[in-house]
Amino acid sequence: MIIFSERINGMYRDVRRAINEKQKAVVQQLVKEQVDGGADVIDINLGPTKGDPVENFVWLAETVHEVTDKPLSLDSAKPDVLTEATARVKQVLPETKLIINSSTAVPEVMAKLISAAAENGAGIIGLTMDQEGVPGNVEKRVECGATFLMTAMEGGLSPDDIYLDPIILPVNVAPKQPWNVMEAIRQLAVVNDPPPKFIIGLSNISQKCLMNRLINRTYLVMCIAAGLNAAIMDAADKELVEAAITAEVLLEKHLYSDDYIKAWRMQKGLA
Ligand code: THG
Repeated sequence: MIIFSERINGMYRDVRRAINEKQKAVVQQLVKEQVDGGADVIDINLGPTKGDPVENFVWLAETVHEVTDKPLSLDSAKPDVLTEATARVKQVLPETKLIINSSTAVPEVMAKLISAAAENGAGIIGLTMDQEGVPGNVEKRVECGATFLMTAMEGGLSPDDIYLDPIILPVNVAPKQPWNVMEAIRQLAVVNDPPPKFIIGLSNISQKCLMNRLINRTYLVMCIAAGLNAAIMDAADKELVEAAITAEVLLEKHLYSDDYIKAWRMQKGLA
């Protein structure tokens, strides 16, 4: 499981204020907690912050990099911001692996962001949606995913650098989508060889729901069984991380041992 930390997101009030007021220590403390919990990649999203987004991305990337050399995923819905921020961050942190989060399967957007990824040795997340928005069914998700994968391969990216995101929505407003997302992952995983990676923004599913941690944890396990191998999630949620490790042990992605959680943490240099 490749764990992308969801926590450095301006949607969270503490992070929003930290970005607006350039408080490094607040961000760095959160990053440490995420890395200690098992985060492999730090997703950075400005949310509704003030100021120039590209400058804010550079500041945030440098701030995070001062406490970890993990890869950074630059998270924005604005392709122009992503293109510029990717080039600028690569310039100031040339050794840091970047992941562009995200592109859609809209041709102009894909063309721009896939070349930005290729030019900067970056990975890229492709959302399975086009100009018509997030599909309500499995078929359209699979079609958008296949289009994105083919375009990214033609653009020179290796399957290892390509993540498909079938887009999970809140279960309280889109109750059919949890199953559709799992089925899209399952279908995209069997038809593509070599397969790309599959990722979701896990906490979307439980936004404004009661028992959101339980919903996140249960759904992550279900998606891992369908073939999910990465998630944007709260790496500091111990029960969530442990559920993911357990699911992977039961699918024989890790060797079983009586102390498999400890073994997993040791392998990551965390214990
Ligand atoms: N796919 C991709 N990237 C993404 C998403 C996705 N990036 C953003 C988002 N979705 C994933 N990150 C989050 C971060 C937080 C929450 C949801 C998704 C969240 N937060 C709580 C809330 O809003 O209720 C708590 C907020 C708070 O405490 O202030 O749900 O799908 N590629």
